Amino acid sequence: MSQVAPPAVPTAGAGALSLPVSPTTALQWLRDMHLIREFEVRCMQSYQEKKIGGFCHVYIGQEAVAVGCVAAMRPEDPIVTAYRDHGHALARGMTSRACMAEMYGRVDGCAKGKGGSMHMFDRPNNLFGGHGIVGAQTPLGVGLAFATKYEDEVINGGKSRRVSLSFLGDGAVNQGSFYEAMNLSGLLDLPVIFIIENNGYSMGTAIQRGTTMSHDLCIKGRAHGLREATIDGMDVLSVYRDMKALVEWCRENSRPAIVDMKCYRFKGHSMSDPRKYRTREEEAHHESNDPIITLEHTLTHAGVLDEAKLAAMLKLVREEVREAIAFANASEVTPETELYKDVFVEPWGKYTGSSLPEFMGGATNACTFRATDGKEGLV
Ligand SMILES: Cc1ncc(C[n+]2csc(CCOP(=O)(O)OP(=O)(O)O)c2C)c(N)n1
Ligand SMILES: [Mg+2]
Repeated sequence: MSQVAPPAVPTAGAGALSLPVSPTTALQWLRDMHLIREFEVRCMQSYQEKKIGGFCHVYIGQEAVAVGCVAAMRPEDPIVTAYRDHGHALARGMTSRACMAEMYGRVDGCAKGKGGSMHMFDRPNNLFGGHGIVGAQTPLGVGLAFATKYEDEVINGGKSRRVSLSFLGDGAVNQGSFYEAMNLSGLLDLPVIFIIENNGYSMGTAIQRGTTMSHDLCIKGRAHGLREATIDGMDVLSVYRDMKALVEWCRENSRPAIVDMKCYRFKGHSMSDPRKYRTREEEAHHESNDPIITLEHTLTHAGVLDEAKLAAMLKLVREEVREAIAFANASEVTPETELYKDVFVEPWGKYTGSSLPEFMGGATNACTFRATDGKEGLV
């Protein structure tokens, strides 16, 4: 375990004009961000048409975070996130079809329609959910980092080579599990990065009303010796550049980090949120800093994007999402017989209705107990 916290990663200002990647890659990021935006807009419509049930939290405004972070990682690096997860799934490579079918509760969804909006899961692309309990995914991120490190170092006898990303909202920083997760990651030298998608709100509570030191969330990781970075989450080029440096540092040193990713959600918390807790002026102010428009300006300025190219890109994106909706509509509604499949692993045999697993004779519905007087009996 390292005893001294490493220095913070220097963070460059937003809006850098030089492209840190090839024009093709930057255009791909623009396309990915447009895809997420279009997907979310159509999800909102489908929700109003009652095609989508349950909870639904859209990612509009935060697209640069998922796209920039995923671009900074390797495909084999695991990701785990909270319930606002459609953007992460699409950025990670899940097809629009599988994602939309999941939203619609259909058998062709990524989780056979059993998870829905909050539980996007994609094993081949190393996306480990989509989790609805606020903060619950942060220990899972630590577990993923432990597992990859153990596999790389102990089982394969090499160097730890994968970095795990654990996304969380600013509302989740006050969960106890987050502190346990950070402590363990520091103690065990685990290569995990906690990315706080700091959109300023936890449902209807503004961050400064519910969180201490809300101007600098990295401070939450300082006690655990985490490396830290504050990043402009409204600029995909900044996200990529700063995350790339951080991810590679964590990979090289097998150490954890924390990121205060400053961003804003343009829509309500979920589909039923009248947004009375903030002003329309505040929203307009942030919407004028739209990450998609910012990238479009940068690419136009750099001479790699023009109106015709953008129109062609948007046409393809709209077609893709329209086709995904048609696919979801045509897919079978997940039948009731699927309800209990793939839900629990049953290493000890099927649940017998007793307090003992099957291999211990669970069906007898009896177990021994030790009474306070030391005698054993049966219940
Ligand atoms: C343990 C727990 N407590 C409360 C809730 C209810 N809840 C759902 S979302 C949410 C707000 C979380 O806000 P944040 O972490 O900032 O994420 P954001 O919605 O901004 O992406 C709350 C309190 C929950 N799902 N789990
Ligand atoms: Mg939030």
